[in-house]
Amino acid sequence: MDTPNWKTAKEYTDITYKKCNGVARIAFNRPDVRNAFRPKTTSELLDAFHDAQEDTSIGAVLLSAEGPSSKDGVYSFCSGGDQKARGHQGYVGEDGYHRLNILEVQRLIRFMPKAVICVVPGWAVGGGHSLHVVCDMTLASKEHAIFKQTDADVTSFDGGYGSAYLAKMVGQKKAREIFFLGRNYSAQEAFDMGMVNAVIPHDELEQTAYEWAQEVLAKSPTSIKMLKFAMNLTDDGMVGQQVFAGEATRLAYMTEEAKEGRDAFLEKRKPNFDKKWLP
Ligand code: S0N
Repeated sequence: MDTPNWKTAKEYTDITYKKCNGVARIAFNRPDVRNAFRPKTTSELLDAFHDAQEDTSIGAVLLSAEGPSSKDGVYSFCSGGDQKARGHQGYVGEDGYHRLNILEVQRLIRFMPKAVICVVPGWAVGGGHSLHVVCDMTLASKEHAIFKQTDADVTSFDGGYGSAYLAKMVGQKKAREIFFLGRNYSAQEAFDMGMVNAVIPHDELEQTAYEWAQEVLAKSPTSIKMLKFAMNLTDDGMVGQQVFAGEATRLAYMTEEAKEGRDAFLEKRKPNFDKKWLP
C-alpha cells in the first residue's frame, strides 16, 4: 500500500484538514492543551466535515490529532471541551456567545454517508472520548492511547451517544464504570471491552488508518452508506428511520417507475406504472 501524500484541503487554526486518494483527514491541532476543543474548534470541525461529506471524491474520513505537545511530548486525541473557554452556560466563542456545538459535530459524523475512522494517538478524554464512540471505527496507539471519561469530574454529561450508545457497545456495567469512576483504560483494555477495533503500534497508526480507509474505498459506496444507516437505525429512532428512508427514496428515484411518476406530472397526464407489483 502507498504512503499517503496528504494535500492541505483548507487552512484552519485549531484543526488541520487534508485529503489524499479519496480519504479526508481531519485532525485536532491544539496539542499543548491535549487537543481540547473550544467553539472555534467545533466550528472548524463542522466546516471540514461538511466539506468531506459534500466532496464526491471522498469516501472515508479519518478523525485524528496532531501532536505530541511541544511542552511535554505527550500525545493526545482530544481532551474534550476546553475548560478555559467554559462559561456559565456553555463554551464561549470569540463572539461572546455560549455554545454546546460539539453535539452538532457528533451528529455530522453519525449521519454522514461515509465511514468515519477515529485515530487515537494519545488521550481520548471527556468529549474527546465521546467523539471516538460516535465514529464508525476506532484505531488506537498501542503505546500512548488512554481512554478516560472525566465528565463526572467537571459537571458535564454526554447523555446521548457518549454514554447511552457507549453502553450498547461495551455493556451497561462497563459503561457505568467508565463514567462513574473515570479511570484510565489502555488501548488493549478498550479493545477488550469492544470499543476499539484494533491496537496499532504508534509509529504505524496513521498509515494503518489510511490503509483501513482504502479498504473501505474498495467497497460499494451504496452498500457502505446503507449499512451504516441500517446499523444506526435501531439506535436513532425516527431520525434513524428518516435518514435510512431518505437514502431508500434516493434509490427509488433511480427506477423507471420514478421517472414515469415525474414525467407524468410534468406532462400533465396520468402515470402509467406498467403495474409490475414485484413480489
Ligand atoms: C487529558 C488529561 C487526563 C491529561 O492529563 P495530563 O497528561 O496530566 O495533562 P495536564 O497537565 O492535565 O494538561 C496539559 C495541559 O493541557 C491543558 N488541558 C488539558 N485538558 C484540557 C481541557 N479539557 N481544557 C482546557 N485545558 C486543558 C491543561 O490545563 C494543561 O495546560 P497547562 O500546561 O497550561 O497547565 C487532563 O488534562 C484532563 O483531565 N483534562 C481535562 C479533561 C476534561 O475534563 N474535559 C472536559 C470533559 N467535558 C467535556 O468534554 C464536555 C463535552 C461537551 O462539550 C459536551 C458534550 C455533550 C453534552 C454537553 C457538552 C458540553 O458542552 O458540556
